[in-house]
Amino acid sequence: MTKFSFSLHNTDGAARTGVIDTPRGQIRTPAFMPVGTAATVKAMMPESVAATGADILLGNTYHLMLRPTAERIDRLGGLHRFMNWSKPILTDSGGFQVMSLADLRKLTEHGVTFKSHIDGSKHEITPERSMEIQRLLGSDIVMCFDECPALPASDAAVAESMRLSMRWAQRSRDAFGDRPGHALFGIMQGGVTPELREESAEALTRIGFDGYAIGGLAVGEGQAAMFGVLDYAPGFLPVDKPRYLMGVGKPDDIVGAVKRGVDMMDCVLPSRSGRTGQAWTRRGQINIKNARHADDPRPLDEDCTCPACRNYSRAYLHHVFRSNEMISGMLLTWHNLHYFQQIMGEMRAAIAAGTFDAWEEQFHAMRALGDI
Ligand code: PRF
Ligand code: ZN
Repeated sequence: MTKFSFSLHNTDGAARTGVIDTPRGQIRTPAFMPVGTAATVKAMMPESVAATGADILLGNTYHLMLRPTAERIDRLGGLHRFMNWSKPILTDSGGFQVMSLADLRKLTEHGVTFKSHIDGSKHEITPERSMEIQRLLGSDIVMCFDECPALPASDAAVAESMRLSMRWAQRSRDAFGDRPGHALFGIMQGGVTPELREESAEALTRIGFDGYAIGGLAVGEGQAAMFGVLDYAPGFLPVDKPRYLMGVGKPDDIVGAVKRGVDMMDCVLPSRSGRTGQAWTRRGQINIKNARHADDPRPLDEDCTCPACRNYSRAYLHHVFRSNEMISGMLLTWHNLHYFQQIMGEMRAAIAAGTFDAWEEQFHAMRALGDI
């Protein structure tokens, strides 16, 4: 059986390209992971998600434990079979979603108790329970159970939270055990304070993980502060393991993160904004509900090879959005996911060719032109 492994192929400045090998297939890095929270990438068939170029999806412990429950998914053969996605799946561990979605949350050393945002029922997640849920789901890349403080927060509060997350990282590691072919990633915390980021990275590397996430960013600090952390934080992590920036981001955030040494990212943006009429293209954002598109026979992007751009006009996309037709979310999501994967593929090629800086300049120049 293929074990989980990462091989670094090329570097260009701090940017890296490589491949993660898993028993369910290869993940080309830098990788963008579409979000399939409730066992579906909303508005997309799994084969269509694969056709956009995605090698791996993200799933969520929090949502799936509440509905339909991890035990039910396990009885039905695991998450891959349940949702008809045979490539790798990474699952987030639940704490971050509890803090943003659940009611009546109570955090202790043991874990977090909360009430479901769906039916008010009471639940608890501990590091041990999070590892059990992610095992029942059949996740290929399991995330440690952590706590992510909202920023801005005092240094003392960020330090205390980070140290709790590091104790939970050790408990996650112990509970995960030895599972060949499955990976466990640690999650660095520490806000925007270099000393805390370094302390967190040291605690995680001492425990030892198959990959390392950078958590606690894109939580209100702004792009400049996030890039400030990414200027040094990846350097605290082992070079020979994948680095995953959680919950990021817009295309320019992704490009800036890759430039600074990030290998994996996930974000709801391409799928969520597709359902609200937002398209992302090389020339920036387009709001398809805008009246200027009503008579426009051109595609969203003349050079895009996705089905939405090859087969439909802006006028049609405008019409179906205004008419609340389901195909609107389907086509815009497909286009957005295709565009995000296109950027990732271009960055991988540029890093391999040693031309990342020139590629980045071109990326920003195209966006500066704006939509026409
Ligand atoms: N921790 C976990 N999931 C996350 C985050 C985190 O810090 C973030 C922060 N951007 C997004 N998702 N477990
Ligand atoms: Zn397109």
